[in-house]
Amino acid sequence: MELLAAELHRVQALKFGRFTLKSGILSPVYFDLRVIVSHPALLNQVAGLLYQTAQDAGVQYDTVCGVPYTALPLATMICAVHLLPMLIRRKEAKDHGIKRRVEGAITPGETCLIIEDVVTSGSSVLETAAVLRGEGLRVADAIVLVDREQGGREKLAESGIRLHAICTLTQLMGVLQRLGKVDAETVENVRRFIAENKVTAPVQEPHAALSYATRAALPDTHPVAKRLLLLMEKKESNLCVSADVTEAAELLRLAAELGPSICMLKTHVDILDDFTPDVSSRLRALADRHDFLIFEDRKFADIGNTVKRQYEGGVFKISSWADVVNVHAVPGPGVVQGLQEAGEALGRGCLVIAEMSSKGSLATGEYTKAAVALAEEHPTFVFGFISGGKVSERPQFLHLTPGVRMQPGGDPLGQQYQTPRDVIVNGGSDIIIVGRGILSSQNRHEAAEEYRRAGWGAYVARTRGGE
Ligand code: S5P
Repeated sequence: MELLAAELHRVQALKFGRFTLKSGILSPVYFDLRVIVSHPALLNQVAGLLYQTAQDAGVQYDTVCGVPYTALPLATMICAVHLLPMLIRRKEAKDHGIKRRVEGAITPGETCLIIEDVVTSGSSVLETAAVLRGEGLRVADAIVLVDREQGGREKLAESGIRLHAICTLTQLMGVLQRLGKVDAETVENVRRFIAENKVTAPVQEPHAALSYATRAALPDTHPVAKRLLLLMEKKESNLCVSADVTEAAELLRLAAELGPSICMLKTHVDILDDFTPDVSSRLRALADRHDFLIFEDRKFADIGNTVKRQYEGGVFKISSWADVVNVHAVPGPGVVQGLQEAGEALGRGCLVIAEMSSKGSLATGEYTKAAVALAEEHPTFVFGFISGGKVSERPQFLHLTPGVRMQPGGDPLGQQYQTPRDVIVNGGSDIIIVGRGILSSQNRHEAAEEYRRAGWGAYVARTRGGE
């Protein structure tokens, strides 16, 4: 431990002074473990200690994944020395070819051990865990060199991940002081910093800066939201296409053509001239093949008993094929409860309409607040909102915004448009819903890709600077 601390200090992998962390907090100590790749003996020593820490804790695992990028060489060395299969999580967007988030052979059900250099709030480990879990892997343990003792351990535990650290920041400071590498004042500064920034509750980060993957991994995220957030990360798409067409063949063609570009397809099944049950089963098959969710924009707005029957029965049997439906808040809780009785057991989810994009909408102010409260009271079925922007600070909730077009403006019947950037960056929404912006284009596939890139780019811009 003494040798390690002295070496880390010598190569300036930790520095003392005044540093602004990504979270905006001013810290008297800063770790930059990237430098250790230039010091192979130290790299080897850290990798050896990480492996030994896992052994000592009796951790069982099949594969190893380092949190990109600093922990990648560490994971590589562990795997090379101990002949363990490794996985690499891609962090950057990959423009060409298959969009793989994880490289290496994945066997769903196997357990992957996460390696990281420094844990602060735990967000980076959680993001990697969410991606691995999204691929069907189990993640139960993370091994780190330094635990900065700022709530990461507790935050990871909430997501079922045990943190094993070679040392804590406090231990490291103690050793450095004994070795005469730091003075008492620095030690005291760091001690005070840890005490003042110790977070035992989940770390409060601005909702907008949290990644989709991090939100997927939060303990109370609804299963439908979780699935959606993970497939959004995987496909790099926060685009929902509003497939407002009148012929079934055209609807199915759209689903097949645009499927790879979208996270969700929104339908108005009651505007189809030729609906048959076969259409919904073929749509379902396309959704499963291209990994998107189906959102039937039925806007239920009646008493519980009626909406339940409208949802399950009639010609459309919506509950049998749509992952997501939405409700107006106007009838009160019964509208959600009626749908929930039919939908929850089927693993379905629901959105509450908190705001509308149309001119003169009455869904504003107190109504919007009541709609948010309705959602919060039904977290096992409701996972978000239809709204013009963020209406709830709860990061488990998703915000979907219609009325989106590259050119702001409107239509003659009161629709009002915002741009993808307005909606995602300024409005803090999560998903753009685009209908005519894509449908009226000559090349719908190209147009969908253009909206996908704009929506995703806006999301990346919004989260940049978050952990
Ligand atoms: O407030 C709303 C809510 C919804 S769900 N405003 C909307 O426009 N919508 C729906 O989004 C609307 O029913 C339509 O299907 C889609 C917008 O289509 P676009 O062609 O104007 O993009």
